[in-house]
Amino acid sequence: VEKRLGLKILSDRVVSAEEAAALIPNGAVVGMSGFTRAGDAKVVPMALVERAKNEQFKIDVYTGASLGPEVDKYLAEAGAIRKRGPFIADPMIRGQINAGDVLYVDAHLSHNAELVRQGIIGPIQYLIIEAAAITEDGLIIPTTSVGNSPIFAEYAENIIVELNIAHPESLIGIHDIYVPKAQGEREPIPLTNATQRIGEIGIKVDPAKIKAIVVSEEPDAPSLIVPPDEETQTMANILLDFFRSEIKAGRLTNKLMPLQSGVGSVANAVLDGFADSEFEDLVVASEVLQDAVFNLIDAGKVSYASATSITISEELQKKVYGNLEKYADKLVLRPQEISNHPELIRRLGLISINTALELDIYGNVNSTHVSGTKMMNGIGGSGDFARNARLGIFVTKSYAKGGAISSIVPMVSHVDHTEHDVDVIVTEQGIADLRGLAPKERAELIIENCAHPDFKEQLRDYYNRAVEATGNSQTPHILEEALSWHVNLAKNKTMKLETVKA
Ligand code: 0RQ
Repeated sequence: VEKRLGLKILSDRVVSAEEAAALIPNGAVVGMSGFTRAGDAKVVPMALVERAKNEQFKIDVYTGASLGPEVDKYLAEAGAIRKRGPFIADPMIRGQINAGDVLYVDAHLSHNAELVRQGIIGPIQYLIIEAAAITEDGLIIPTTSVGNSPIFAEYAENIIVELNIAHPESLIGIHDIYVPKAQGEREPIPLTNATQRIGEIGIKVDPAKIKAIVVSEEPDAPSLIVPPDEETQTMANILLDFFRSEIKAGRLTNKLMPLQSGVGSVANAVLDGFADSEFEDLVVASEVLQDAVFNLIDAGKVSYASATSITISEELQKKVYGNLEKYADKLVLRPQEISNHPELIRRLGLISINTALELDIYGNVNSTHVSGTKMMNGIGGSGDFARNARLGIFVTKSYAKGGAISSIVPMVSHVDHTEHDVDVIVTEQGIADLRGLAPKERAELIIENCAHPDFKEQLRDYYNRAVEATGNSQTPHILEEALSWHVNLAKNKTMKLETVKA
């Protein structure tokens, strides 16, 4: 602890988790560090869980993205979360959101910082932030994620630091903290290459705001990656072939362009596919670094990776955090406002790969709401990237729930990414390159190349009748029928038409 607490005047603020938790008033708006189960505070939230069991205690919790079980499972289970944003993934809080017990603001991850600046999120009474160290000059060194911590630290009235000495000291120097000025006096973000550093190694705070320091040794909850299966493998191969055809067309080189890939098993599998490919000297400019990225660094395929968090499996945690020095010169963690910034995504020309729950025949994508109503996880950074990327790619299997659901439907039941933001769609059936195509051209391609064989005829039938009914209009739909596949699913547990007729 001595070594990790450089600013000695703070030594008298070291307290127990219970004492720190007692500082937070009931009803407070609380910012927390953490992004996709990485770098989140753990022992203070668990002390809050105990508090909530014994007294009326409910807070609003804003973070970088999804947190580990301490908050999104146990604190939620204790009934202590009134409102949550901007991203979740734990089944406990998901259930509470869908039961109407927790209010959830699902938002673009790059937008949160601006909302804090404008006071729309806030006033933030407390920030609880996990740190690897506090330097002599008072910089808070984050751990395995940066997320929204810099903007929370700037605006929070009070700060509780969870000093986690189980994280390796070699995390110091991994981060690049750059916080844009307020709008109106803002300058261009001086980053023209994903490998540049433009900020400081830690978060500058007024030491007077640090009200408590709690020592922790809790590791991050490991990621729950499902290994690639035959179908995700196929999707990876389809995507690699697409990149090859882009190289032939002179639009890409063998280095491609900086790659972003979302969270989840499909996104991880797709990146894994690069391991045995001819592509090299790849740069990753993403928000989350999953297992695949480290395997690609080891394989010499990825030369540099920039993100806002590292979310890896238990096995990889041992390997990466036991040897962080080996990766240090190939790695940077930035605030999510920077990793996901539209200005930079557009400037750097990213290839972005995110996941759809369902998409429609014109290319609108739903990434968040099951049957338009039930929240899955949230939009996360997928919208930040898809709209601004050079190539916005969406991947999904063509079916779900053992084949009862078609991921391609006449009209999506909720829109996260409009047809204007979606360049390429990949399923295990094939690829649809939608760039430069009109809606009816897109529909033909999506149905032909991407739909599951069980649903192809049904989609063609809908589309043909819609063309007929609308007099071949711009975007043909039969409104009475457009959502009938979801209605059928709710009534008969399948989108297959035979069941409707029967
Ligand atoms: O549920 O396991 O209960 O059967 O959705 O689906 O196929 O395992 O895929 O793990 O990659 O998750 C979109 C949810 C995909 C995720 C989503 C059911 C399916 C299964 C998971 P079961 P898979 P993945 C990064 C950027 C947010 C947007 C994004 C996600 C479960 O990737 O949340 O990429 N993305 N953001 O059965 C009903 C359908 C379904 C369906 C799949 N059409 N209807 N259920 N499922 N399709 C995130 C951040 O920025 C932090």
